[in-house]
Amino acid sequence: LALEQDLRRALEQESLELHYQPKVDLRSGEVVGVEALARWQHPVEGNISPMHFIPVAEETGLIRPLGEWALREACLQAMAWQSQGLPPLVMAVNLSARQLLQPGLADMVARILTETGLDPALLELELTETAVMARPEETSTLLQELKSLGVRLAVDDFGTGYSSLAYLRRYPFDTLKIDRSFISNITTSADEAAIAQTIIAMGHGLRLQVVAEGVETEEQATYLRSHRCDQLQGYLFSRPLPAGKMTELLAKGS
Ligand code: G
Ligand code: G
Ligand code: MN
Ligand code: NA
Repeated sequence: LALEQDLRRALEQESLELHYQPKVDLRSGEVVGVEALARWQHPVEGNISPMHFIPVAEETGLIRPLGEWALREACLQAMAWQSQGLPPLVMAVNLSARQLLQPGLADMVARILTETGLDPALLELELTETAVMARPEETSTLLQELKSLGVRLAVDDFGTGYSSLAYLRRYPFDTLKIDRSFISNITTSADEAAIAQTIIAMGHGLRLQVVAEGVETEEQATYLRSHRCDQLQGYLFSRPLPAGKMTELLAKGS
């Protein structure tokens, strides 16, 4: 696989980058967190989406070094913003399905927290509902291990997978992220609105913080605010930005 060699080289040469997308508190309007999203500018192909290269990394074992790089880079950036005097943010990092099966994942997370000095309470790990449900028992043990480090745990892309309410209650999640496919039509479809509203209520019933993904319009934000959703993430507020641009955005708000 040609892409595999190129990805390996990109990792070695540290030519992958993280971009950061703000999460905004719906009541205060303040940025309270960011999600780190990997970006790859391929020398020939140009921008390659993580939707393409994450699966390649998963198939080739490169997900281990890539995942470690992303976590370290994100924690270092969070520390850099703190040392610039910016208000503390929760830094969210995605974990892929394959990463959840890696032996020693929790040790790796612990090591990077120690190395970088980031307060574990300021790190949130995002796991998709599908990845969690693929191996409910093993994941349960892993989530307990991760939780005991003091990090936050989020269910990503909620609503797209096959899930039961029972598992949400059983696992030590802090945050539920409503998949953007449920957000796009909340202001035009009564059914979609009902689903979003129900997910928010259910999340709160389970004492989870609820984040809406893919918020693109003021109308969606107003709807979500009126139904007590906690945070929004989406193009309405900002696209994912390179570190420098994100720093400017944060400095403006503080
Ligand atoms: O940013 P974008 O919408 O292009 O991301 C596409 C997908 O790639 C999303 O599902 C996102 O969670 C995933 N992704 C982005 N960065 C990372 C990363 O650093 N690690 C993992 N495992 N997935 C990522
Ligand atoms: O799967 P995950 O939720 O981790 O991926 C987040 C993805 O959603 C990123 O690729 C990001 O670029 C994309 N994204 C973020 N905000 C919006 C938005 O408002 N609209 C759309 N269509 N995509 C978004
Ligand atoms: Mn995510
Ligand atoms: Na998502």
